[in-house]
Amino acid sequence: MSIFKENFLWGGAVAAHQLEGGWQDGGKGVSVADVMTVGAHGVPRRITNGVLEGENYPNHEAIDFYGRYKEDVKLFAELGLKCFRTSIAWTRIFPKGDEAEPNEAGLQFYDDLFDECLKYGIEPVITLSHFEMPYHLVTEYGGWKNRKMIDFFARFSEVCFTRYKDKVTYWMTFNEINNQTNYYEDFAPFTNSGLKFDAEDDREKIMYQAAHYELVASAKAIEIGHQINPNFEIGCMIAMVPIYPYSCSPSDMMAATVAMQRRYWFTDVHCKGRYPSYMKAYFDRKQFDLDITTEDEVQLTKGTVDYIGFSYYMSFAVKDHDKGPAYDYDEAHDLVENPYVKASEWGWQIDPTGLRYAMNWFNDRYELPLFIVENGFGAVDEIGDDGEIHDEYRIDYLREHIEAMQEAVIYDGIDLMGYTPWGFIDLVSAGTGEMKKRYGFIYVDKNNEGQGTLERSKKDSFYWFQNVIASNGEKL
Ligand code: P53
Repeated sequence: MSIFKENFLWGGAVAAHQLEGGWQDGGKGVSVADVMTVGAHGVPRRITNGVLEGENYPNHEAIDFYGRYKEDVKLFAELGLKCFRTSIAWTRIFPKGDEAEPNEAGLQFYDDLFDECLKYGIEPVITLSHFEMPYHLVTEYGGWKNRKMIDFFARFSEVCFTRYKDKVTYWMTFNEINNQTNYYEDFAPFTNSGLKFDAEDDREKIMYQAAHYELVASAKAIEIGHQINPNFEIGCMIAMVPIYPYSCSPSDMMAATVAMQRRYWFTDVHCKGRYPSYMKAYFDRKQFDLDITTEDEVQLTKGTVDYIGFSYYMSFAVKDHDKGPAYDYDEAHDLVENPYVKASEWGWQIDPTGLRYAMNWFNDRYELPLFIVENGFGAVDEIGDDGEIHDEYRIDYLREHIEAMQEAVIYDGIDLMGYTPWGFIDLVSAGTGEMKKRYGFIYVDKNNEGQGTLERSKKDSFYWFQNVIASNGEKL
Protein backbone atom coordinates (compact mmCIF):
# COMPACT_ATOMS: atom_id res chain seq x y z
CA MET A 1 0.00 0.00 0.00
CA SER A 2 1.37 3.40 -0.89
CA ILE A 3 1.68 6.32 1.49
CA PHE A 4 -0.55 8.64 -0.51
CA LYS A 5 -4.24 7.95 -1.05
CA GLU A 6 -5.31 6.00 -4.09
CA ASN A 7 -6.98 9.01 -5.72
CA PHE A 8 -4.13 11.39 -4.81
CA LEU A 9 -4.22 14.42 -7.10
CA TRP A 10 -0.81 14.40 -8.77
CA GLY A 11 -0.71 17.32 -11.11
CA GLY A 12 1.00 20.44 -12.34
CA ALA A 13 0.21 24.11 -11.72
CA VAL A 14 0.24 27.24 -13.87
CA ALA A 15 -1.68 30.52 -14.10
CA ALA A 16 -3.48 31.92 -17.14
CA HIS A 17 -1.45 35.11 -17.53
CA GLN A 18 1.88 33.32 -17.18
CA LEU A 19 1.36 30.90 -20.05
CA GLU A 20 -1.62 31.71 -22.26
CA GLY A 21 -0.48 34.76 -24.19
CA GLY A 22 -3.13 35.77 -26.74
CA TRP A 23 -3.61 38.88 -24.65
CA GLN A 24 -6.03 40.42 -27.14
CA ASP A 25 -7.49 37.25 -28.66
CA GLY A 26 -11.12 36.21 -28.38
CA GLY A 27 -12.13 39.62 -27.05
CA LYS A 28 -9.83 39.46 -24.00
CA GLY A 29 -9.42 42.72 -22.09
CA VAL A 30 -6.22 44.23 -20.67
CA SER A 31 -5.31 42.77 -17.28
CA VAL A 32 -2.94 43.96 -14.56
CA ALA A 33 -0.41 41.41 -15.85
CA ASP A 34 -0.48 43.10 -19.27
CA VAL A 35 0.99 46.35 -17.95
CA MET A 36 4.00 44.83 -16.17
CA THR A 37 7.41 44.90 -17.83
CA VAL A 38 10.25 42.42 -17.51
CA GLY A 39 12.53 42.64 -14.42
CA ALA A 40 15.23 40.46 -12.87
CA HIS A 41 16.47 39.35 -9.44
CA GLY A 42 16.80 42.67 -7.60
CA VAL A 43 15.23 44.64 -10.48
CA PRO A 44 11.48 45.05 -9.91
CA ARG A 45 9.05 44.77 -12.80
CA ARG A 46 7.70 48.21 -13.72
CA ILE A 47 3.97 48.85 -13.71
CA THR A 48 3.26 51.19 -16.63
CA ASN A 49 0.27 53.48 -17.09
CA GLY A 50 -1.55 51.25 -19.54
CA VAL A 51 0.14 49.43 -22.41
CA LEU A 52 2.90 51.62 -23.84
CA GLU A 53 4.70 51.45 -27.18
CA GLY A 54 8.25 50.05 -27.08
CA GLU A 55 8.04 48.23 -23.71
CA ASN A 56 8.66 44.50 -23.23
CA TYR A 57 5.54 42.95 -21.69
CA PRO A 58 6.34 39.25 -21.30
CA ASN A 59 2.78 38.15 -20.53
CA HIS A 60 1.39 39.38 -23.86
CA GLU A 61 2.65 36.32 -25.69
CA ALA A 62 3.87 34.24 -22.73
CA ILE A 63 4.33 30.70 -24.11
CA ASP A 64 1.29 30.88 -26.41
CA PHE A 65 -0.65 28.18 -24.57
CA TYR A 66 -3.74 29.90 -25.98
CA GLY A 67 -2.73 28.79 -29.46
CA ARG A 68 -1.03 25.50 -28.55
CA TYR A 69 -3.08 24.06 -25.71
CA LYS A 70 -4.08 20.91 -27.60
CA GLU A 71 -0.51 19.74 -28.17
CA ASP A 72 0.43 20.84 -24.64
CA VAL A 73 -2.40 18.94 -22.97
CA LYS A 74 -1.31 15.87 -24.93
CA LEU A 75 2.15 16.23 -23.35
CA PHE A 76 0.54 16.66 -19.91
CA ALA A 77 -1.28 13.37 -20.49
CA GLU A 78 1.99 11.69 -21.44
CA LEU A 79 3.45 12.98 -18.17
CA GLY A 80 0.57 11.17 -16.47
CA LEU A 81 -1.08 14.14 -14.74
CA LYS A 82 -4.25 13.34 -12.81
CA CYS A 83 -5.07 17.04 -12.52
CA PHE A 84 -4.08 20.36 -14.07
CA ARG A 85 -4.19 23.51 -11.99
CA THR A 86 -4.69 26.68 -14.01
CA SER A 87 -6.68 29.88 -13.60
CA ILE A 88 -9.44 31.48 -15.60
CA ALA A 89 -8.35 34.86 -16.94
CA TRP A 90 -11.04 37.18 -15.59
CA THR A 91 -10.41 39.42 -18.63
CA ARG A 92 -11.44 36.69 -21.07
CA ILE A 93 -14.82 36.38 -19.33
CA PHE A 94 -15.37 40.03 -18.40
CA PRO A 95 -12.85 42.05 -20.45
CA LYS A 96 -13.37 45.21 -18.40
CA GLY A 97 -14.82 43.61 -15.29
CA ASP A 98 -17.95 45.74 -14.90
CA GLU A 99 -20.00 44.47 -17.86
CA ALA A 100 -23.45 42.97 -17.32
CA GLU A 101 -22.88 40.10 -19.76
CA PRO A 102 -19.89 37.80 -20.12
CA ASN A 103 -17.83 37.36 -23.28
CA GLU A 104 -18.87 34.12 -24.99
CA ALA A 105 -15.57 33.58 -26.84
CA GLY A 106 -13.71 33.57 -23.52
CA LEU A 107 -16.13 31.14 -21.94
CA GLN A 108 -15.82 28.87 -24.97
CA PHE A 109 -12.02 28.83 -24.72
CA TYR A 110 -12.15 27.32 -21.21
CA ASP A 111 -14.88 24.89 -22.25
CA ASP A 112 -12.58 23.65 -24.99
CA LEU A 113 -9.55 23.53 -22.69
CA PHE A 114 -11.40 21.61 -19.96
CA ASP A 115 -12.85 19.18 -22.54
CA GLU A 116 -9.35 18.58 -23.85
CA CYS A 117 -8.12 17.79 -20.31
CA LEU A 118 -11.08 15.56 -19.48
CA LYS A 119 -10.55 13.62 -22.71
CA TYR A 120 -7.31 12.33 -21.12
CA GLY A 121 -8.78 11.92 -17.64
CA ILE A 122 -7.06 15.06 -16.37
CA GLU A 123 -9.14 16.92 -13.81
CA PRO A 124 -9.04 20.74 -14.03
CA VAL A 125 -8.29 22.50 -10.72
CA ILE A 126 -9.25 26.15 -11.11
CA THR A 127 -8.17 29.37 -9.44
CA LEU A 128 -10.63 32.19 -10.08
CA SER A 129 -8.27 35.08 -9.48
CA HIS A 130 -4.56 34.45 -9.95
CA PHE A 131 -2.78 37.83 -10.13
CA GLU A 132 -4.98 38.82 -13.07
CA MET A 133 -7.82 41.29 -12.67
CA PRO A 134 -9.14 43.61 -15.40
CA TYR A 135 -6.97 46.72 -15.62
CA HIS A 136 -10.14 48.75 -16.19
CA LEU A 137 -11.16 47.96 -12.58
CA VAL A 138 -7.90 49.57 -11.46
CA THR A 139 -8.23 52.77 -13.49
CA GLU A 140 -11.98 53.24 -12.96
CA TYR A 141 -12.48 51.97 -9.41
CA GLY A 142 -9.05 51.87 -7.75
CA GLY A 143 -9.00 48.07 -7.59
CA TRP A 144 -9.92 46.19 -4.41
CA LYS A 145 -9.91 49.25 -2.17
CA ASN A 146 -13.38 49.73 -3.65
CA ARG A 147 -16.30 47.73 -2.19
CA LYS A 148 -17.86 47.44 -5.67
CA MET A 149 -15.24 44.76 -6.45
CA ILE A 150 -17.17 42.29 -4.28
CA ASP A 151 -20.11 42.23 -6.66
CA PHE A 152 -17.94 42.21 -9.79
CA PHE A 153 -16.06 39.22 -8.47
CA ALA A 154 -19.21 37.45 -7.29
CA ARG A 155 -20.73 37.83 -10.76
CA PHE A 156 -17.57 36.54 -12.43
CA SER A 157 -17.48 33.56 -10.04
CA GLU A 158 -21.15 32.76 -10.55
CA VAL A 159 -20.74 32.78 -14.33
CA CYS A 160 -17.75 30.39 -14.09
CA PHE A 161 -19.39 28.06 -11.56
CA THR A 162 -22.57 27.84 -13.63
CA ARG A 163 -20.84 27.29 -16.92
CA TYR A 164 -18.31 24.68 -15.74
CA LYS A 165 -20.30 22.98 -12.99
CA ASP A 166 -20.09 19.59 -14.67
CA LYS A 167 -16.45 19.91 -15.72
CA VAL A 168 -14.70 21.32 -12.67
CA THR A 169 -14.97 20.12 -9.05
CA TYR A 170 -11.91 21.72 -7.39
CA TRP A 171 -11.75 25.52 -7.14
CA MET A 172 -9.78 28.20 -5.33
CA THR A 173 -10.84 31.84 -4.96
CA PHE A 174 -7.78 34.16 -4.61
CA ASN A 175 -4.23 33.07 -5.34
CA GLU A 176 -1.77 33.76 -2.52
CA ILE A 177 -4.11 36.31 -0.97
CA ASN A 178 -1.55 36.93 1.79
CA ASN A 179 1.32 37.94 -0.53
CA GLN A 180 0.22 41.54 -0.02
CA THR A 181 1.58 41.41 3.53
CA ASN A 182 4.57 42.85 1.70
CA TYR A 183 2.77 46.12 0.91
CA TYR A 184 6.06 48.06 1.09
CA GLU A 185 6.84 47.01 -2.47
CA ASP A 186 4.57 47.71 -5.43
CA PHE A 187 4.38 44.18 -6.85
CA ALA A 188 2.20 42.28 -4.39
CA PRO A 189 -0.52 44.90 -3.76
CA PHE A 190 -0.85 45.44 -7.51
CA THR A 191 -0.96 41.76 -8.53
CA ASN A 192 -3.14 40.68 -5.60
CA SER A 193 -5.52 43.60 -5.49
CA GLY A 194 -4.93 46.10 -8.31
CA LEU A 195 -3.64 48.67 -5.79
CA LYS A 196 -1.50 51.63 -6.81
CA PHE A 197 -0.39 54.09 -4.16
CA ASP A 198 0.29 57.79 -3.90
CA ALA A 199 3.25 58.89 -1.76
CA GLU A 200 1.04 60.06 1.13
CA ASP A 201 -1.11 56.91 1.22
CA ASP A 202 -1.19 54.66 4.26
CA ARG A 203 -0.31 51.51 2.33
CA GLU A 204 -0.91 49.20 5.23
CA LYS A 205 -4.42 50.38 5.94
CA ILE A 206 -5.38 50.28 2.26
CA MET A 207 -4.05 46.74 2.01
CA TYR A 208 -6.16 45.60 4.98
CA GLN A 209 -9.25 47.18 3.48
CA ALA A 210 -8.66 45.50 0.11
CA ALA A 211 -7.97 42.15 1.75
CA HIS A 212 -11.19 42.46 3.75
CA TYR A 213 -13.25 43.02 0.60
CA GLU A 214 -11.51 40.06 -1.02
CA LEU A 215 -12.27 37.81 1.94
CA VAL A 216 -15.93 38.85 1.82
CA ALA A 217 -15.96 38.27 -1.96
CA SER A 218 -14.38 34.87 -1.45
CA ALA A 219 -17.00 33.90 1.13
CA LYS A 220 -19.76 35.11 -1.17
CA ALA A 221 -18.37 33.14 -4.10
CA ILE A 222 -18.06 30.00 -1.96
CA GLU A 223 -21.67 30.34 -0.83
CA ILE A 224 -22.86 30.78 -4.43
CA GLY A 225 -20.66 27.90 -5.63
CA HIS A 226 -22.05 25.45 -3.10
CA GLN A 227 -25.58 26.40 -4.13
CA ILE A 228 -24.77 25.77 -7.80
CA ASN A 229 -23.11 22.42 -7.15
CA PRO A 230 -23.00 21.00 -3.61
CA ASN A 231 -20.18 18.69 -4.69
CA PHE A 232 -17.81 21.56 -5.38
CA GLU A 233 -14.66 21.60 -3.27
CA ILE A 234 -13.69 25.25 -2.90
CA GLY A 235 -10.49 26.22 -1.18
CA CYS A 236 -8.39 29.24 -0.34
CA MET A 237 -4.84 29.68 -1.60
CA ILE A 238 -2.18 30.83 0.82
CA ALA A 239 1.49 31.61 0.10
CA MET A 240 2.95 29.58 2.95
CA VAL A 241 6.41 30.78 3.86
CA PRO A 242 6.86 29.73 7.49
CA ILE A 243 8.73 32.30 9.57
CA TYR A 244 11.18 30.85 12.07
CA PRO A 245 12.68 32.61 15.06
CA TYR A 246 16.34 33.37 14.31
CA SER A 247 17.35 31.96 17.69
CA CYS A 248 15.75 30.32 20.72
CA SER A 249 15.76 33.63 22.59
CA PRO A 250 12.24 34.24 23.91
CA SER A 251 11.99 37.58 22.14
CA ASP A 252 12.93 36.07 18.75
CA MET A 253 10.25 33.45 19.36
CA MET A 254 7.69 36.14 20.10
CA ALA A 255 8.76 38.13 17.02
CA ALA A 256 8.27 35.01 14.88
CA THR A 257 4.86 34.35 16.46
CA VAL A 258 3.65 37.85 15.63
CA ALA A 259 5.17 37.67 12.13
CA MET A 260 3.22 34.44 11.52
CA GLN A 261 0.00 36.13 12.71
CA ARG A 262 0.53 39.07 10.37
CA ARG A 263 1.22 36.84 7.39
CA TYR A 264 -1.44 34.16 8.03
CA TRP A 265 -4.50 35.80 9.66
CA PHE A 266 -6.06 35.57 6.18
CA THR A 267 -6.23 31.79 6.68
CA ASP A 268 -8.14 32.26 9.96
CA VAL A 269 -10.81 34.28 8.19
CA HIS A 270 -11.04 31.82 5.27
CA CYS A 271 -11.25 28.77 7.53
CA LYS A 272 -13.10 30.01 10.60
CA GLY A 273 -15.24 32.73 9.02
CA ARG A 274 -14.14 35.41 11.48
CA TYR A 275 -11.29 37.71 12.39
CA PRO A 276 -8.91 36.43 15.07
CA SER A 277 -8.54 38.41 18.34
CA TYR A 278 -4.97 39.46 17.55
CA MET A 279 -6.05 41.23 14.35
CA LYS A 280 -8.92 43.03 16.07
CA ALA A 281 -6.46 44.19 18.74
CA TYR A 282 -4.04 45.30 16.04
CA PHE A 283 -6.65 47.27 14.06
CA ASP A 284 -7.76 48.98 17.31
CA ARG A 285 -4.23 49.87 18.33
CA LYS A 286 -3.44 51.25 14.87
CA GLN A 287 -6.79 53.09 14.84
CA PHE A 288 -7.49 51.77 11.38
CA ASP A 289 -11.03 52.69 10.80
CA LEU A 290 -11.85 49.90 8.35
CA ASP A 291 -15.13 49.42 6.52
CA ILE A 292 -16.14 46.06 8.02
CA THR A 293 -19.92 45.87 8.36
CA THR A 294 -22.13 43.49 10.34
CA GLU A 295 -23.39 42.08 7.02
CA ASP A 296 -19.78 41.39 6.05
CA GLU A 297 -19.25 39.50 9.29
CA VAL A 298 -22.31 37.38 8.59
CA GLN A 299 -21.17 36.78 5.02
CA LEU A 300 -17.77 35.57 6.23
CA THR A 301 -19.38 32.84 8.32
CA LYS A 302 -21.36 31.59 5.31
CA GLY A 303 -18.44 30.96 3.01
CA THR A 304 -15.70 29.10 4.83
CA VAL A 305 -13.39 26.94 2.73
CA ASP A 306 -13.53 23.18 2.16
CA TYR A 307 -9.77 22.76 2.06
CA ILE A 308 -6.56 24.76 2.32
CA GLY A 309 -4.67 25.14 -0.93
CA PHE A 310 -1.19 26.55 -0.47
CA SER A 311 2.11 27.17 -2.20
CA TYR A 312 5.39 26.30 -0.59
CA TYR A 313 8.81 27.29 -1.92
CA MET A 314 10.92 28.42 1.03
CA SER A 315 11.05 29.51 4.65
CA PHE A 316 11.94 32.85 6.26
CA ALA A 317 13.58 33.73 9.58
CA VAL A 318 13.07 36.78 11.75
CA LYS A 319 14.87 38.45 14.66
CA ASP A 320 13.42 40.64 17.35
CA HIS A 321 13.98 44.19 16.11
CA ASP A 322 13.46 45.99 19.41
CA LYS A 323 9.91 47.07 18.72
CA GLY A 324 8.80 46.49 22.25
CA PRO A 325 5.88 44.31 23.24
CA ALA A 326 4.03 44.94 19.93
CA TYR A 327 6.67 43.01 17.96
CA ASP A 328 5.22 44.62 14.82
CA TYR A 329 6.34 42.84 11.68
CA ASP A 330 7.79 44.58 8.63
CA GLU A 331 8.27 42.01 5.90
CA ALA A 332 10.52 44.21 3.79
CA HIS A 333 13.09 44.82 6.55
CA ASP A 334 12.83 42.31 9.40
CA LEU A 335 13.85 39.09 7.64
CA VAL A 336 17.29 37.61 8.22
CA GLU A 337 19.21 34.83 6.50
CA ASN A 338 18.86 31.38 7.96
CA PRO A 339 22.39 29.93 8.35
CA TYR A 340 21.05 26.35 8.31
CA VAL A 341 19.66 26.36 4.76
CA LYS A 342 20.95 27.21 1.27
CA ALA A 343 19.24 29.60 -1.14
CA SER A 344 18.47 29.46 -4.88
CA GLU A 345 20.01 31.92 -7.36
CA TRP A 346 17.02 34.16 -6.68
CA GLY A 347 17.64 34.07 -2.93
CA TRP A 348 14.79 31.68 -2.08
CA GLN A 349 15.84 29.58 0.94
CA ILE A 350 15.50 25.85 0.23
CA ASP A 351 13.98 24.01 3.17
CA PRO A 352 12.08 20.72 2.68
CA THR A 353 11.57 20.23 6.42
CA GLY A 354 9.81 23.61 6.41
CA LEU A 355 7.12 22.02 4.25
CA ARG A 356 6.40 19.38 6.88
CA TYR A 357 6.46 22.06 9.56
CA ALA A 358 4.01 24.20 7.54
CA MET A 359 1.64 21.27 7.03
CA ASN A 360 1.61 20.68 10.77
CA TRP A 361 1.03 24.34 11.45
CA PHE A 362 -2.07 24.35 9.22
CA ASN A 363 -3.29 21.04 10.58
CA ASP A 364 -2.91 22.08 14.21
CA ARG A 365 -4.96 25.25 13.67
CA TYR A 366 -7.63 24.22 11.18
CA GLU A 367 -7.89 20.44 10.79
CA LEU A 368 -8.88 20.78 7.15
CA PRO A 369 -7.59 18.75 4.18
CA LEU A 370 -4.46 20.26 2.63
CA PHE A 371 -3.66 20.59 -1.06
CA ILE A 372 -0.11 21.62 -2.05
CA VAL A 373 -0.94 23.53 -5.21
CA GLU A 374 2.55 24.98 -5.85
CA ASN A 375 6.09 23.90 -5.07
CA GLY A 376 9.16 24.02 -7.23
CA PHE A 377 12.64 25.18 -7.99
CA GLY A 378 13.29 28.20 -10.20
CA ALA A 379 16.66 27.75 -11.89
CA VAL A 380 18.62 28.53 -15.04
CA ASP A 381 18.64 25.46 -17.31
CA GLU A 382 21.54 24.83 -19.70
CA ILE A 383 21.17 22.63 -22.75
CA GLY A 384 23.85 19.90 -22.54
CA ASP A 385 26.17 18.76 -25.35
CA ASP A 386 23.71 15.98 -26.12
CA GLY A 387 20.99 18.57 -26.70
CA GLU A 388 19.11 17.56 -23.52
CA ILE A 389 18.51 19.30 -20.18
CA HIS A 390 19.79 17.32 -17.22
CA ASP A 391 18.07 19.10 -14.36
CA GLU A 392 19.05 16.86 -11.44
CA TYR A 393 19.01 19.96 -9.14
CA ARG A 394 15.28 20.28 -9.79
CA ILE A 395 14.69 16.57 -9.25
CA ASP A 396 16.63 16.74 -5.96
CA TYR A 397 14.56 19.68 -4.76
CA LEU A 398 11.25 18.02 -5.59
CA ARG A 399 12.27 14.60 -4.22
CA GLU A 400 13.19 16.10 -0.86
CA HIS A 401 9.90 17.96 -0.68
CA ILE A 402 7.87 14.87 -1.58
CA GLU A 403 9.75 12.99 1.15
CA ALA A 404 8.75 15.70 3.63
CA MET A 405 5.12 15.29 2.50
CA GLN A 406 5.36 11.57 3.08
CA GLU A 407 6.68 12.14 6.60
CA ALA A 408 3.77 14.49 7.28
CA VAL A 409 1.33 11.81 6.17
CA ILE A 410 3.00 8.91 8.00
CA TYR A 411 4.14 10.52 11.24
CA ASP A 412 1.71 13.41 11.60
CA GLY A 413 -1.41 11.84 10.10
CA ILE A 414 -2.07 14.77 7.79
CA ASP A 415 -4.88 14.58 5.24
CA LEU A 416 -3.17 15.55 1.98
CA MET A 417 -5.31 15.78 -1.17
CA GLY A 418 -2.68 16.30 -3.82
CA TYR A 419 0.47 17.90 -5.10
CA THR A 420 0.79 20.11 -8.17
CA PRO A 421 4.37 21.35 -8.77
CA TRP A 422 4.54 24.92 -10.04
CA GLY A 423 5.37 25.84 -13.61
CA PHE A 424 5.81 22.22 -14.72
CA ILE A 425 5.89 23.69 -18.21
CA ASP A 426 8.30 26.67 -18.39
CA LEU A 427 6.46 29.97 -18.22
CA VAL A 428 6.84 33.66 -17.41
CA SER A 429 7.98 34.25 -13.81
CA ALA A 430 5.43 36.21 -11.81
CA GLY A 431 7.96 37.99 -9.61
CA THR A 432 10.49 38.98 -12.27
CA GLY A 433 8.75 38.47 -15.62
CA GLU A 434 11.73 36.43 -16.76
CA MET A 435 11.69 33.25 -18.84
CA LYS A 436 15.07 32.15 -17.55
CA LYS A 437 13.78 31.48 -14.04
CA ARG A 438 12.49 28.08 -15.07
CA TYR A 439 10.49 25.55 -13.06
CA GLY A 440 9.44 23.18 -15.83
CA PHE A 441 9.69 19.49 -16.60
CA ILE A 442 8.86 20.67 -20.12
CA TYR A 443 11.32 23.15 -21.63
CA VAL A 444 10.00 26.02 -23.75
CA ASP A 445 12.40 27.64 -26.19
CA LYS A 446 12.10 31.33 -25.37
CA ASN A 447 14.44 33.79 -23.65
CA ASN A 448 14.05 36.92 -21.55
CA GLU A 449 14.10 39.14 -24.64
CA GLY A 450 11.14 37.22 -26.04
CA GLN A 451 13.10 35.39 -28.74
CA GLY A 452 12.78 31.66 -29.45
CA THR A 453 10.78 29.10 -31.41
CA LEU A 454 8.42 28.35 -28.47
CA GLU A 455 9.12 24.68 -29.19
CA ARG A 456 8.51 22.29 -26.27
CA SER A 457 10.93 19.53 -25.19
CA LYS A 458 11.25 17.18 -22.22
CA LYS A 459 13.86 17.63 -19.51
CA ASP A 460 15.14 14.74 -17.35
CA SER A 461 12.67 15.80 -14.67
CA PHE A 462 9.81 14.93 -17.06
CA TYR A 463 10.69 11.23 -17.04
CA TRP A 464 11.39 11.32 -13.31
CA PHE A 465 8.00 12.86 -12.45
CA GLN A 466 6.23 10.47 -14.83
CA ASN A 467 7.61 7.64 -12.70
CA VAL A 468 6.69 9.36 -9.45
CA ILE A 469 3.07 9.63 -10.55
CA ALA A 470 2.93 6.10 -11.97
CA SER A 471 4.22 4.69 -8.66
CA ASN A 472 2.01 7.00 -6.54
CA GLY A 473 5.08 8.54 -4.99
CA GLU A 474 6.91 5.31 -4.21
CA LYS A 475 9.66 5.73 -6.81
CA LEU A 476 11.47 8.93 -6.03
P1 P53 B 1 8.12 33.40 -9.45
C1 P53 B 1 6.50 35.31 -3.95
C2 P53 B 1 6.65 34.38 -2.91
C3 P53 B 1 6.07 33.13 -3.02
C4 P53 B 1 5.32 32.81 -4.15
O1 P53 B 1 7.21 32.73 -8.34
C5 P53 B 1 5.14 33.74 -5.16
C6 P53 B 1 5.74 35.00 -5.07
C7 P53 B 1 5.58 35.99 -6.17
O2 P53 B 1 6.75 36.06 -6.92
O3 P53 B 1 4.37 33.53 -6.25
C8 P53 B 1 3.86 32.25 -6.58
O4 P53 B 1 7.41 33.23 -10.74
C9 P53 B 1 2.72 32.48 -7.57
C10 P53 B 1 3.04 32.11 -8.98
C11 P53 B 1 4.52 32.31 -9.22
C12 P53 B 1 5.27 31.33 -8.33
O5 P53 B 1 4.94 31.50 -6.97
O6 P53 B 1 8.27 34.79 -9.03
O7 P53 B 1 1.50 31.88 -7.18
O8 P53 B 1 2.22 32.85 -9.84
O9 P53 B 1 4.92 32.20 -10.54
C13 P53 B 1 6.77 31.41 -8.48
O10 P53 B 1 9.42 32.62 -9.43
